[in-house]
This record gives sequence, structure tokens and C-alpha cells, in this order.
Amino acid sequence: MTYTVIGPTTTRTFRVLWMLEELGQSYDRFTHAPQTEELRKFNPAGKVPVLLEDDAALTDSTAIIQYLADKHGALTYPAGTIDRARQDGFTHFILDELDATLWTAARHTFVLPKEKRIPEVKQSLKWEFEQSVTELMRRKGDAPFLTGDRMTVPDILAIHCGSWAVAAGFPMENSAFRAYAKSLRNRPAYVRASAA
Ligand SMILES: N[C@@H](CCC(=O)N[C@@H](CS)C(=O)NCC(=O)O)C(=O)O
Repeated sequence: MTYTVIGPTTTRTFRVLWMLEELGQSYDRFTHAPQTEELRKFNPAGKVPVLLEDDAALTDSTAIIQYLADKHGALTYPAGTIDRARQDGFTHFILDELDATLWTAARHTFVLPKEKRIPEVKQSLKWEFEQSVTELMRRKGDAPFLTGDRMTVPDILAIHCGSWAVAAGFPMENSAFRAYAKSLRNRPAYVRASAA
């Protein structure tokens, strides 16, 4: 069994790289950019990341990292437990409130055709993002990770969205989030994934 991760490190592909590094799994790598001919051979939608496992091509970063966590029995609570339901609650909150807001801003900056972009929406999205980060930190409380003492899938999503927000010029002033992000970015697996 061989994993191959496809996509540039500067995209949601980073989530998959970080998960594989946390799990201590080796992988091959292609850095095909979105919407290129090479990439469309693996994902006709032209989106990254893609994870190849033998003959299977898996898409959608959250589905991929949850699959890897389940398969290797780490960074997740088992399916069918109350702890897993709480973990998935964090996952969905982050996708609905952080990822979706950043993605909408990206669409109105460089993804949509020029005539469909509404740049003014970005001020509203930045404000909304700050509200959502505050709520995420309220839900997290004083624990080191979102679900308590154990790092799980939504921590990877939250920290990736935090870095994405900074890169996109969103304000990131919540001190609790900054401290949480700093501690996770110091993890050896994060550092290795950044260099991948
Ligand atoms: N829900 C998907 C979104 C994938 C996605 O939109 N990826 C971006 C890069 S981070 C992309 O490939 N964009 C190119 C496009 O939409 O044309 C995931 O989490 O993997």
C-alpha cells in the first residue's frame, strides 16, 4: 500500500500532509496545481488535494484526513461515540464558519471570473470570521486541543484555516487562538509537512 499526495503545499493539501506526518506514514508526492491537465487525470473537477491509495483516488481534504485518522486509529475518537459526535461538531463548525468564509473571500478575489467578483463582500467576511474564531475559542475553553487533551481532526482544520486567514490578509487578533495556533505549529509533524 502506497499513499501519494497531490497538490501544492500552499493549498488545503497541507491538511493531508500534516495528517500523514502526524501518523508517521510515508508518502509520495506530486505538486500539480489546480485546474491543470495533469491534475484532471486524477480529479476531473481540477481541485486539490487528491490522495491516491493504490488504485483509489480520494478527494476533499476533510474526508481524506478523517479517513486516514480512522484507518490508523489516531487523532480521532472512534465512530459511534459521544466524543466522536463532539469532535465532528467541531469539524462541521470549522467547515461552515471558517473554511466557507475564507473560500468565499478567495472566490471573490481570484477564483470567480472577474465580472462575477464582488470585492466589497470581503469586509463582511473578515468581520464574520473574527466572530467565528471567538466562538470556536469559547467552545474550546482552556484545554490544549479543541476536544480536550487529545489532538483530533478538527485541530488540523482550525490551524490550517488560521494560517490561510493570515495569508489572505484577514485580521487574526484573538489571543487565545494565536496561542493555540503557535503551540500546534511547533509540532514536529507540522514543521515536516511545511517543508514537504
Ligand atoms: N472541499 C474541498 C475543496 C477543494 C478546493 O476547492 N481546493 C482548492 C485549493 S485549496 C482548489 O483546488 N481550487 C481550484 C478550483 O476551485 O478551481 C477540500 O476540502 O478538499
